[in-house]
Amino acid sequence: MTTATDPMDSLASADPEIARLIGLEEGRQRDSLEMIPSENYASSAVMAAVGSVLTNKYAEGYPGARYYHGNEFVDIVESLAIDRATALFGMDHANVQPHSGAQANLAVYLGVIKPGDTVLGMKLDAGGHLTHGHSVNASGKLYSFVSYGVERETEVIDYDEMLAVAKEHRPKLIVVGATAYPRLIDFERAREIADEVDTVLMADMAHIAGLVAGGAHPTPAGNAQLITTSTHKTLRGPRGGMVLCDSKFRRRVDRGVFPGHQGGPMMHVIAGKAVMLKEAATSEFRAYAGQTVENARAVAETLAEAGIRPISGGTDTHLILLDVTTIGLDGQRAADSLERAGIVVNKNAIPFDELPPMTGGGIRFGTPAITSRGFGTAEAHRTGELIAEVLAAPDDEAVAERVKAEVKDLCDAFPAPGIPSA
Ligand code: DSN
Repeated sequence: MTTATDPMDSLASADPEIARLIGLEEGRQRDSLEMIPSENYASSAVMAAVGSVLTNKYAEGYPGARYYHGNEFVDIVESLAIDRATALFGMDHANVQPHSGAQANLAVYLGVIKPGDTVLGMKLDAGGHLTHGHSVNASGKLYSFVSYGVERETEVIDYDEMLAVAKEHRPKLIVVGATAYPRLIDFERAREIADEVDTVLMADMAHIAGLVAGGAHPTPAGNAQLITTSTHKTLRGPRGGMVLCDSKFRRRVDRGVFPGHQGGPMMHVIAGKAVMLKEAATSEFRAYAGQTVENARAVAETLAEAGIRPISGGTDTHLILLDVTTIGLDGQRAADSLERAGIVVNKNAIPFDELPPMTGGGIRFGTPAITSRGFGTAEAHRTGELIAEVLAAPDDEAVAERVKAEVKDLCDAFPAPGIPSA
């Protein structure tokens, strides 16, 4: 075993093949506009915590109540993460152990409702998530999901439909939150609906958690009794998940995570979450969250002016869903052409899509990562112009080359945080 002090030097000597691939990925992240709206650049501090010796520790259980010994330091780490999460989001309790947002959602289902219970969630093709009841996911297999969508005209959440379906099916839980929805979610309205049918409201804020933390999106706290999130999207932490809840649900949520379906917590990742939660409580992060939304608006407006339709007409968040069918493309072709030009987005279904999900009528992208680079409104506007140029000539190699060169210049001028320069 090597004793080299630089972790990347140790890796390069122990496993040059993996070290080389990590180096290549570093270069890809450094030199592309990462616009998948669920991706971001974790800080060096977050990555240092995740790459620490805490990966060696088994700590099944919770602080002060573990199944293994030797937890004197990791107990403090986890307690700090919990305290920071409850303070940041204004909730009574936090469970910081879920390995991802999907696990956070499953923990709530396992802890709070019973297999076979009815749950109301958002349709996947309207912007919902696999874990909100899709038939291929455990949520759809274990529970009886019914759904609401968006209005055909406005493409905003149809709260009247939410209420009507809730009244008809009397769900044990209502889930709000989305992965491909660009507008504000009205948590107050959702809580009124939940109260009207005497049920509980869960908000999956995975996409918008950083905006909520930074005051750029209304918080679900105070309306949702249960809140789930991933920690690596707009929150800019390590890959992982969390559940926040009212004290009434504390025990059920904790049991839904462990022993409900997870084993030992990843203490190194929990340390990274603690670091992220400290960063997210700063005034710098608040400014970041606000600028992320400003930048998304600038990109969406630029594309709309170029004649490419953002779903719902624009965005209030970090995310844009673009209907590319009106310019004769599908999502796959549009995303492929942008990737050739150094702009990374994902194909996505759009509401009432007529194309299959593997192609999709749209692309989904956003501004969390480019804003972490320091992009302001002017750079966001230029990014929108570059996207429009590529989509107007998706097979034109010369356009792709020219845009890629400008992307590289932008990336050099606004270095990605946490990534060493070339
Ligand atoms: N895969 C995530 C996203 O991209 O939105 C959701 O889990």
